[in-house]
Amino acid sequence: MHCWDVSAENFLSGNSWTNGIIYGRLNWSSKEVKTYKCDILMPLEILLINGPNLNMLGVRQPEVYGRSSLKDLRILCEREAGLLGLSIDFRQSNAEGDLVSWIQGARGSADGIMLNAGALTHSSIALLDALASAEVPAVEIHMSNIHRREEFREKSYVSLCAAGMVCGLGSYSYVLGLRAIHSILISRQ
Ligand code: CA2
Repeated sequence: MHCWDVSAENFLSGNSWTNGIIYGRLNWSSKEVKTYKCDILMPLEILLINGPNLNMLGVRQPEVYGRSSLKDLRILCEREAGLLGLSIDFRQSNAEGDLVSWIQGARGSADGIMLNAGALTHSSIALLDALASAEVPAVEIHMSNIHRREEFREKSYVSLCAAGMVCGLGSYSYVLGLRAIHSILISRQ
């Protein structure tokens, strides 16, 4: 579908849009108000999932996971997503079933997934199966460097279905993860 050249400024300063149609002036010097058909301008949607115990961030083990709380992390991610033009749906659950259902729901509703599955990373074939059927790219995130810790953390089932993984950089792992998923999605368009 053809898209008229409606600038972001014009878009934000008074024109309305719905269902692929923009009503408004092509530019502000024009007196004429027309209806323009346009490809819908929607931000890329990222489902950002945090798994078990990540609600405890900033509360315990700051030497491993830093002092930021989950709320701090959310604010940081929302700020970075805004800069990248991404919309994020930031979630956390301690229940494996929630994570599986959210990943299943991403198909058709999200453009990409960012996943810190917590300890389920190292054990959950259910999460791996859900990711395998999601048909959207996923980036795996860890606050800690899972390769510098106990041997059982070396194995990641999530990695088998992830486009890539960022670990060991604390909150900054999430920032880099957002940049990575953005770059993956932009290069696909
Ligand atoms: O480094 C990561 O992000 C992990 O995914 C965190 C998981 C761990 O099991 C993975 O091996 C690596 C654990 C999340 C627990 O988070 C807590 C935070 C503060 C206090 C207690 C737990």
